[in-house]
Amino acid sequence: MLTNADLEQYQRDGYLVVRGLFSPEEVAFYRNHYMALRESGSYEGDYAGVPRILGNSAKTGDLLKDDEPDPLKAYPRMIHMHRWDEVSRRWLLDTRLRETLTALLGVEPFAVQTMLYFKPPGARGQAMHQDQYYLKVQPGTSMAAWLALDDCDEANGCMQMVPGSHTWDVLCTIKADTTQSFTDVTVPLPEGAKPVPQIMKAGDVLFFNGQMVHGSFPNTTTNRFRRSLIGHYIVGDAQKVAEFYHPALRMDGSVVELGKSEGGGSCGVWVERDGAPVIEMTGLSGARAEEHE
Ligand SMILES: O=C(O)CCC(=O)C(=O)O
Repeated sequence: MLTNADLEQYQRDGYLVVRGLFSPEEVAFYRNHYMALRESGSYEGDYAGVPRILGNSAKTGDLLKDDEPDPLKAYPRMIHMHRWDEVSRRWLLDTRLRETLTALLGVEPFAVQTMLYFKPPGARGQAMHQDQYYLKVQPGTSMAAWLALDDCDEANGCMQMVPGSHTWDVLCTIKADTTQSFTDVTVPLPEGAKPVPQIMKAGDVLFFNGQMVHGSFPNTTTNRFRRSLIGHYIVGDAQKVAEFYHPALRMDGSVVELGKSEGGGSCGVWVERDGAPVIEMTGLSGARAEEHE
């Protein structure tokens, strides 16, 4: 049950952590389940990230790749497990998530995606981004439910949120530092906007709006995973979403027919107006949903 203070915080910041929404026993079950799946095979959409580029060779100008073993190769992120794994499907449609999402959105959502990040010791994070850049929900936006399967802090690469960025338009992306991020695009932040680390216990769920700028830094520990189970939802009055997220499900599990948003679309760049940074929608986004990695 959310309080008025929870709802106010969500409206103000664009995100909310609900503590202990899943019990220690449930979280232990999910950890074991996904580790067993990971160890027993590979699945469509597994993704270990872009190569780590260190820069350009001073001699030849060629890109220099980091040849150190990458921990993500052994633990690639899994995607859309709910399409073939009943445990994931049940979690995505869980009553506690449905009730919280409905309270935050004001309307019951449609479910469109699951993802499992293993983030083993030494793994890169994911550069700051906005989910709506990929999902292209029309009208409205998306919402994520991010369940911590391990305790998360700055050392093992907890989530980082830029409070208030849910009011921003979709920004055009720039290149990310692939020594720190397993994806290669990010968004520029105006002066004064800073990511805030989200310290969470296993079982806590972070809910956040699709315009929200968020991401995570590398796991710098030598012995702690930072696993998370993520559901992506879209507002229940949306008419279109990018093709990659079809079929969308009602929260009772039935399929809802939605249109497919086109690739591309407009995106914004920061400009200064009257001494303050504002977003001007002058760019064209080339994002493909499959790049939401
Ligand atoms: O878990 C992470 O490190 C990043 C997850 C994320 O950015 C997302 O689900 O959109």
